[in-house]
Amino acid sequence: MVAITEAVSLEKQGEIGMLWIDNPPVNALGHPVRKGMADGIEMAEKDDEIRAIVVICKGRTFCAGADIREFGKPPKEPHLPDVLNRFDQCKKPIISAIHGTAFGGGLETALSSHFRVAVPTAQFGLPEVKLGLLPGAGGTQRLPRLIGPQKALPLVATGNPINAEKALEEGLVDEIINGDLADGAVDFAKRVLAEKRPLVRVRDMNDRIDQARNKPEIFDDYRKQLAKRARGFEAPEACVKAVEAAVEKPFEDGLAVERALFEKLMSGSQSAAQRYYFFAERQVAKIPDIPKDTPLIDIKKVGVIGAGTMGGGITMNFVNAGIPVTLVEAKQEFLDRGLGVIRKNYDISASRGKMTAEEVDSRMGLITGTTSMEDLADADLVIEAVYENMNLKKEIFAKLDNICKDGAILATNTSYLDVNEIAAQTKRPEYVLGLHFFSPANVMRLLEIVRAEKTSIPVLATSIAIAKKIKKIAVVVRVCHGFAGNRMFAQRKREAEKLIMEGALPSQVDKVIYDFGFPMGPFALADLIGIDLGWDKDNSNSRTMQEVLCEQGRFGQKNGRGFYNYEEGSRAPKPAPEIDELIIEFSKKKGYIRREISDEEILQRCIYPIINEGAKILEEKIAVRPSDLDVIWVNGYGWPVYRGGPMFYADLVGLDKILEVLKKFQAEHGDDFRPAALLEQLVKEGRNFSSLN
Ligand code: 3H9
Repeated sequence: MVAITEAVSLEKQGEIGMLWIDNPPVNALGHPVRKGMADGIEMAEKDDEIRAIVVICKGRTFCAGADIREFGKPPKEPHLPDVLNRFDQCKKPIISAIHGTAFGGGLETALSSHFRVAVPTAQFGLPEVKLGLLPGAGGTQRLPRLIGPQKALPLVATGNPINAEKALEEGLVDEIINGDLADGAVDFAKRVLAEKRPLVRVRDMNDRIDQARNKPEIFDDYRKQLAKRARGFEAPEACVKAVEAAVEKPFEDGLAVERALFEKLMSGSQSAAQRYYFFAERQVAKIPDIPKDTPLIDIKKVGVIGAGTMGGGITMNFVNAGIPVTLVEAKQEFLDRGLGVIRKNYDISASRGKMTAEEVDSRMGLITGTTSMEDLADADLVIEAVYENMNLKKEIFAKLDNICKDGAILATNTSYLDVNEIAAQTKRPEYVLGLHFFSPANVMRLLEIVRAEKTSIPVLATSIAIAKKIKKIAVVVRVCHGFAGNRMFAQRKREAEKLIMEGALPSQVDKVIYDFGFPMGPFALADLIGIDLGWDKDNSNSRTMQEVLCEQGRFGQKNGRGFYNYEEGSRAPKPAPEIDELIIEFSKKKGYIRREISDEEILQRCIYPIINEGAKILEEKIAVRPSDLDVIWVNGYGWPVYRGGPMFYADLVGLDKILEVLKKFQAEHGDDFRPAALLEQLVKEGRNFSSLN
């Protein structure tokens, strides 16, 4: 074995040269790997004993792509496209032997090899689009040549991977190796030599692209398919353009198109935001005072209290991960209704082909419904998901303290209430914390783990681990009213409500927020959630727009009338001129002199206070770091990932500008806009939020 660089070595197995890549954790194609690959191929080609080369990786995966940490820094030769051209030109057969994930530049390496073999569990993907990029080392040109543009388009433009079986079916791999990959790859290489198979250079394969030439409908149709999910993103369209170039242009010209598009995306703010976000999501589980080796509590059985929308969704998360749940309701009829909703949700998934009828039954079989809290005696984790009432929650926790075994974790799903006060009802506050799921809990990825004053480190570490198991992105925050997410969200809600009093209309506010990239604006969202949420019917007296609307029976989507009107069976908001008139009339009655409000003001009024509140949350140490707040907003509130999150966006706008605008708003509208001390301090020191990550 000869070490070529610290990450690549060449081992001779008779006439086969094994080019081993060893760059933990994911064999990213950083400089030592690229240099090692280029020099290794050179060395193997010159070595008369070597007749074929196997490219293979140590550790958990084949190369998972370029090293994202190198992006934005001065590029260091050799560049990946040049290394891969070298692969193409090699006169000896190169076989990529794939396990784990051949992603991005990793798949491009495989595509530049002459043959590809893989283990059955391997995954193949070009996830660059998820980083706001496109494959920049020939992937957009080679993949359509190998599997045809129609099949290449979704891989390139959505970034979703395919498994080995599909890859074999589509001609992306030549053979599946059952058993040891290295042995299988050597055996394959020997057969290539024995059968004198010609080298297959993907760059020269033109049949599939010739068939697609002069058929613009292939791309038109795909663009239509992509339109909704790609709204606001620049990279997906660039991906389609690059594949189009593969069909229309000779290989080298297509590569030039790919390069130009790649460089444009790489220097833009969307990719910067998405790359930042990639690391933000991986940073979130790292809490400074929670050591990696903290002993975890074994969670074999979960209890959920409350079979309403939240409790049902929470239950589904655990049974989806194979963990049995005891679901408690106060009355049998509520329990039956809750279980019925869960089954209906699974049946819908089954009808869409996402699971089999047997899987529905086995998941339902993991749920034990009961009306007795005593049945939670053997649960390792209990999550209370009853409605937001402090007295009720206190009562439940006092009871749980008597029922649950020692060492069981007791969690509340409250969205606002003081978890310390709830924990104080028990003799084991170190086992109590908040697990704040977002609605619908079986769909939304965000989980706020609310760390109370006395919550122990093992309880927190266990909660982070269990969140991963149920496929949630967990962000640890501390106790305050609304925790991090809802506390920031309340700012936008308040400003949106003020803006329609001052002169804007719901449709104008919603359009600004939608165009910024949120899935919907605050008023369409209010209609979706239900305007009557939190409405006190008995004391309603037309004091707020909420009261006015609810008094008129306008509850939102649920009854087809809210800030907008809805046609039967449709969720699409239709204008409601009667509401616009009502708002104008109501605001005048309240003494507002309505004025024209610009879109820019709407955006700043709705977004800057979110950022400012984020700064206050950081100042109070409610959240660990700014990027955690961004993870909360992208996963829980529909913040467009191509804008990174509110704190990243603030850096992009410039903290000095944000501060200046907040001060102006403070002078005009009062202390809702009082700048956070942290924001003032960062501006004074010429720093940004990223410096705190
Ligand atoms: C590209 O290839 C461009 C080319 O087309 C053109 C070039 C010219 N770089 O996710 P995990 C780190 S763009 C650097 O927790 P998992 C990650 O930060 C690239 N670091 O593990 C983490 O570090 P830490 C296209 C990377 O098992 C650790 O590895 N490729 C990279 O859940 C473990 O990661 C992609 O976009 C990287 N490329 O999932 C693939 N990848 O431990 C991105 C990971 O310090 N990666 N790290 O927190 C993934 O999708 C997942 O990491 C993977 C493993 C599925 C591979």
